[in-house]
Amino acid sequence: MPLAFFVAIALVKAGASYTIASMKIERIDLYHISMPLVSPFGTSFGTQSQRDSLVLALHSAGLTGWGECVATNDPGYSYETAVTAWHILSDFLIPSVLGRDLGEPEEMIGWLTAVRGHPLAKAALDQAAWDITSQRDGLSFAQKLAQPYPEGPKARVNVGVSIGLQPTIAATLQVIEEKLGEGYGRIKLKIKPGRDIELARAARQAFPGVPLMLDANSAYTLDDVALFQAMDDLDLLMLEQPLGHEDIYDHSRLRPQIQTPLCLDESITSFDHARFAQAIAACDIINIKPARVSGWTEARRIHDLGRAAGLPLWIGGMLETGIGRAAQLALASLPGITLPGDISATSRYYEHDIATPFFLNAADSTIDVPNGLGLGIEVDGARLKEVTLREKSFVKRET
Ligand code: OSB
Ligand code: MG
Repeated sequence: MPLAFFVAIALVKAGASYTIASMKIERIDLYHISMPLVSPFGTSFGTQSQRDSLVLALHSAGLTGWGECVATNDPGYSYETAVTAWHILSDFLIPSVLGRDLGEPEEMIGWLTAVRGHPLAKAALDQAAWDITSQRDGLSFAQKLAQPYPEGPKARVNVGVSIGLQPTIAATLQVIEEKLGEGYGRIKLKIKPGRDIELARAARQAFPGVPLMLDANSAYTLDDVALFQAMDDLDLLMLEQPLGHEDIYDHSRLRPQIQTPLCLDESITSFDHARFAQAIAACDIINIKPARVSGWTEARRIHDLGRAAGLPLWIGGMLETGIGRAAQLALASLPGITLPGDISATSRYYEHDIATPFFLNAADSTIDVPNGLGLGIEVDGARLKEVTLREKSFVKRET
């Protein structure tokens, strides 16, 4: 056999990019899905037990890139819902990208600027662009995302678990015990007015050495400073988003009055908001949720900013399916992500997911970052069909 033959086979096996010269976006399939959560998830803005979301499949050059839109049934965390995201994706975002030639994934978000806001809808297309170009280049999503960093992606990342509001303090302590037993090394508790300081005190008292943090999801104002000061001696890892979801300034006023490190979630909807927060010292830590900032391209810019500024960073979650979770793990593998993420095992969310399940490494509270091509997961087509409420395929209309 000629040597060239073996070289060609080796290149094909490595998924070398020379085989695909152009990636015209040929078709996008959009699915509105609905899956029961294994247990209801209660926050200061409401309780969820059936989780709606959207997933999409972007087809080009014989490859498929997957993206998840984490907008859900109600506009509690974000103004977007699965229904508004369906509208924005089908009527504006998807038509604006069909037929385009995708070179690098960073181009995608640039194509979507004619639509203001709607970061969760945009993030689904951004994710699919990263997935499909990683596959094309013979890389995992994490490898492609980590290309600018000489150290490359981490192979496994530290994770914790986010525990929703429970009916009683006793029930909360029981869930904490259960999650610690499963191997989670960091506990986050949701709080809301009237369900805060006693809960936090009881948790700290029952579990003295456990890394513990609180997430208020914007339920308080500066009138509550004394309440947050009363938490100073609880040795909390951080207090997440106590004040308004659009606020940055009031957080900068709260921060010097409390000992607990202050983390922003809802307020950081873009690189610019991260820059503003850093400029006025509004937080000690940033929770980067790729969907909240319109995707992985923007999330990585925030990663770079936080890293340069010495701000500890971690990756937040939105009760993703395996499709979104795989991409969260890739983001968490970047070198500036230093704190455990809200990225739990599949079994914490869904009994029967639409993609390959993720498991917790109980010995060190980590999850392995997928290392297959792209997202490195299999989507279970039969399960996807079962949980789909509606689906639509989009191809470019000839003019
Ligand atoms: O504020 O971090 C949040 C879930 C839905 C909406 C908002 C939040 C959350 C979580 C759960 O805390 C994170 C996860 O495990 O996916
Ligand atoms: Mg949060």
